[in-house]
Amino acid sequence: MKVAGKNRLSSTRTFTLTVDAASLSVALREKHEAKGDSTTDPYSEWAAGVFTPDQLADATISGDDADPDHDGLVNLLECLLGGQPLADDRDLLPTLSTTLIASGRKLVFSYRRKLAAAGITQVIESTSDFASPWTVVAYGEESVALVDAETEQVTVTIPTSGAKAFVRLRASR
Ligand SMILES: [Ca+2]
Repeated sequence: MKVAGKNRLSSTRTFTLTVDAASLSVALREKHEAKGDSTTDPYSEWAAGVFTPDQLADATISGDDADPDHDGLVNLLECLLGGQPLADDRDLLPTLSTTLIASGRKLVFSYRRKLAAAGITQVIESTSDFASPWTVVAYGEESVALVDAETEQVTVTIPTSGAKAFVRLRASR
C-alpha cells in the first residue's frame, strides 16, 4: 500500500504485532485512523537519519507502513524497536512465553524499544481468540530495564486462565 508523504501528518497509522501464545507465531496487522493534528514526531527524525533524500521522497521505501527489507517489520515498528529499515531485523520481534503460577499461568511479553522512540504510542492488547474483542492489557507487572544508552527492554506479565491467548503490540503516531 502506498501512502503519500504529504499526508503523513493527516492520519494516524496503527501497526500491530500479534504473538500467538500457543504457536508463538507472530503476525502483523495494521489499521488507519483519521487524525488532523501533528504532534511530536520521533519517526521523522529517525527516518531522516536512515534514509537518503531520494528514499525519503519515496513513500514505498520510507513511509510508516513500508517494509523495504521485507522482514515483516514496517518502518514505524523498525523505528520503535531499533531496527534497520534496509536490513532484516526479525530478531527484534517481541517475544511471548508462558509461566505456570498458582492461579493458572501468566504470559510474559517482552520487547526492546529505543529511548528516542518513546514518543511513539504503544499499547499492549490481548484476546482469547480473534473473534473476541481486543482489550488493553492490565499489566500484572511491568519492568523496564536499560539495555544500553539507547535501548530498553520492556517486559509485561499478563495473567491468563484461557487455553489460548493472543497478545499484540500496537504502535502509532
Ligand atoms: Ca522492515
